[in-house]
Amino acid sequence: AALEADMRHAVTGKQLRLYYQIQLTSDHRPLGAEALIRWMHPVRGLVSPAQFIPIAEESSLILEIGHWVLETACKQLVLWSKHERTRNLILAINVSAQQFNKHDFVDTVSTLLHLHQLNPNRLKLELTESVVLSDVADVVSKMHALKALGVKLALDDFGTGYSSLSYLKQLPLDQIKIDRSFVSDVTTDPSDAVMVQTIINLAHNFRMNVIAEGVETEDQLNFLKQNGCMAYQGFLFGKPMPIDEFEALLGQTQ
Ligand code: G
Ligand code: G
Ligand code: MN
Ligand code: NA
Repeated sequence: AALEADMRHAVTGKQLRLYYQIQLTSDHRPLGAEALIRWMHPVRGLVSPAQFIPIAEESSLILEIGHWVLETACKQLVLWSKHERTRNLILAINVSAQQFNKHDFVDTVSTLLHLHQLNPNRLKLELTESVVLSDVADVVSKMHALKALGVKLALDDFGTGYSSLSYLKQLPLDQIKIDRSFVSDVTTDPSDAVMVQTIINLAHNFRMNVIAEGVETEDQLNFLKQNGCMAYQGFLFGKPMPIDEFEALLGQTQ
């Protein structure tokens, strides 16, 4: 409860930060980043989203936080658009179920893109199965409206939820993200290996691209590469980090 009270100051008191984790191709070409929120609490220090996002989701605070993330990401994309080296990067943000389900979510995204004169296909929205498991018709029509704007859509934590294949095939997704729980044991647990191979083939058959998250070792990377995965994210390439460190990392990667 103390944390919840403090959280009300987090947005207005400028205590939130976005950290950036690189996403890249197997030949180490940067594709962009996933933005991951951090809370710089004046007393507790750095608070992980795993601690405060679930609490924020119990109230409308998640909407304020979600809007701050979207707006901050747009401002970062404006800065990136000014430089040759960063202008083609794609920035992915996490969207919570409450935020996505708001009746004006598509309008909000559209308004921000226009306001900042952004190329919409630089913005990627990561949705979890909890987001897309609400009212099917509504979710599908919202996703189509976002696609029509030019925004990219990814399904996060794939394989951990309960959505069926018949449901998945209706969703206009650009990308699925293989959950890191499958990647972590891919070289030691044969059933995780099969799981990962199956997800990669599924993505290809549905004409979606696929990214592996939580890649920590060269062995995991090699397994993924050999099985046709084209994009990667994980501590092997970089942790989520502040923007200045991220841009320094980009300099070394290219
Ligand atoms: O960065 P980290 O691994 O600590 O993130 C922990 C969890 O918090 C992940 O499930 C991630 O998706 C979630 N998360 C991180 N940033 C955001 C955000 O901006 N919005 C939402 N809704 N969830 C986020
Ligand atoms: O749920 P979502 O996929 O949005 O969350 C991403 C989370 O995964 C973040 O908290 C991020 O810090 C974490 N993460 C990213 N790469 C790795 C990795 O290689 N290993 C581990 N253990 N966690 C990772
Ligand atoms: Mn994510
Ligand atoms: Na994930």
